[in-house]
Amino acid sequence: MRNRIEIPKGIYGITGDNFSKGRDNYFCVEEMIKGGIKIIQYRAKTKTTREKVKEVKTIRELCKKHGVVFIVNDNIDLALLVDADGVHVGQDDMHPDDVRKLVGNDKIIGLSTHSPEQGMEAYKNLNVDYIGVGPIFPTTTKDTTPVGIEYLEYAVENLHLPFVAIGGIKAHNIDDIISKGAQHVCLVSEIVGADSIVEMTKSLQEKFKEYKTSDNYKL
Ligand code: TZP
Ligand code: MG
Repeated sequence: MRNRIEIPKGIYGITGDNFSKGRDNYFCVEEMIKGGIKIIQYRAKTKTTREKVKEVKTIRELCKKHGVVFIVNDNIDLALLVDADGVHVGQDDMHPDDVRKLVGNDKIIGLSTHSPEQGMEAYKNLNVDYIGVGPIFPTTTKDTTPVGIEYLEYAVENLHLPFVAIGGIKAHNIDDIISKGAQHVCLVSEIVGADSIVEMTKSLQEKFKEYKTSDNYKL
């Protein structure tokens, strides 16, 4: 059995074109890196493939230069093209078993999950490195019904693989998430929409130091 590849703990950054006050994805990633983020996902829902190729090449290089893990959302071809560290897929995208056939064992695969059943299936039966757990709270960034804090609590107790808490998480409620045991937390609009992306990222990363994290999963 293949060992899971570990992802860096702390804030998981995702690009969010429509929420970044007109600032481009490269700039936002640069700022997140200055703020101390160690993992970035390129997610662009409204761009053409040609536009994405151009952007992903430059952001990949930026992440490599700073030793930041780089994940591509949805597009396995783009991830392979730029030799990204991994890909992230959703429940309606290519099945993780098929993604694994394409990317091999050395790349990270992340899978979005929205229920205890999907999470347990990923933990027990799928060759994925981490899962997304959410949306925890209501969000306008993605059109999916919130699953509530209950699924997060379930994940902490029962899913012994890395999970990224996501959805409607803000500076004002992130303590509720980290104090429950989440070791990876993603905030999209709160970070890319902040007046200072660097300062917002820094202060969010600091939050993890306030809580004693327990290693609730085995890689
Ligand atoms: N997957 C589940 S919720 C979400 C994604 C990509 C969007 C989260 O964005 P925000 O702005 O942090 O609520
Ligand atoms: Mg997807």
